[in-house]
Amino acid sequence: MNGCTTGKATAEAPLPVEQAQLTAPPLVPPPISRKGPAKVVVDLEMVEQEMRLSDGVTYEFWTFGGTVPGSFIRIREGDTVEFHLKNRHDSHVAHNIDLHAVTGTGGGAEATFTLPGHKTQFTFQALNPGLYVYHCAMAPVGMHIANGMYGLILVEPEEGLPPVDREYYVMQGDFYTEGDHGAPGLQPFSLEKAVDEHPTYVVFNGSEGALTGEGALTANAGDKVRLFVGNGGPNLVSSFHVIGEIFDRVFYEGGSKYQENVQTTLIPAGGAAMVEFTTEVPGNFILVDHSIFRTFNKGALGILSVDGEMKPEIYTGQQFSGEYPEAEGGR
Ligand SMILES: [Cu+2]
Repeated sequence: MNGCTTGKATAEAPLPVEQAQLTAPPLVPPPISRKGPAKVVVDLEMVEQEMRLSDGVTYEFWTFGGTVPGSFIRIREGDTVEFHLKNRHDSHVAHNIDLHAVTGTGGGAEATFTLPGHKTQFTFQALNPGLYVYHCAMAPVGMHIANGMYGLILVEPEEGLPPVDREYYVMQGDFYTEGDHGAPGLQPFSLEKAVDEHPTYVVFNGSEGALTGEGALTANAGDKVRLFVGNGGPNLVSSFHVIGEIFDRVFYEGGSKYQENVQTTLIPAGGAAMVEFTTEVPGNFILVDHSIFRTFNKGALGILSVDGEMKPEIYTGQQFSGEYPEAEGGR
């Protein structure tokens, strides 16, 4: 490390250097307008802190950037990424990072063993476009992930992604607490429940209700919306669905190909998907894991609130409710 601020694509042409703009969920950094590769510097700090898991319930989360999921990272295919990882001084344990976007040993994990109060650095070239999960891979790996150590890194294809009106960052995770769902106070991690794959909470964006009320996602009728959806696990596979919408396109598994006209898409633990749809009509559209007890009993529920004029030719709302004469029959 010599503190040099120019990268090198070839001997003749140094890459432009830029600092990655990171965002906290549900926000996503703006699309990349560059037409060529750059050296992108990513600074990410790992923070252990008590935060809300549900109403009256807190948890000692381990995080990338102070949020669950961690900061969203957006780069371009062909970029050279100089990754700086810090572990805050008040952390209790060492952490590292395995980015699924990395081609190299451990996805960076081996290069980033980082003690509290220390920082590490490595560099990788983003060879493959796609939407990738990153996570901590320190032993016990399952526990670090269960505590919230995951996030998404988007590697835009060279030609970029088609423009949309709204982009949001949503990531599912399952949590394992000593107390039952709703048991108040600071809840310790339950290794036994995690090993048995019996989550106490299944949530979007790190807490029950993170994407409801003030936290609801918003759009206007007619907007084209792209959701970057990840699943940190550590255990569950998500059957991701938005009630009252149909995904026009799903870039399944976060890859380069898309399926059209999808109702529910599977998002593996340690995987992701990009889903796109147009919000034709106003209303509250509910994001769920369609393994539906997780939604109504464990917390996996978010809201996309769409404003705009009703379009009765697409959806009328209720047109009638009342008794019908028994004599009318049914067929
Ligand atoms: Cu960790």
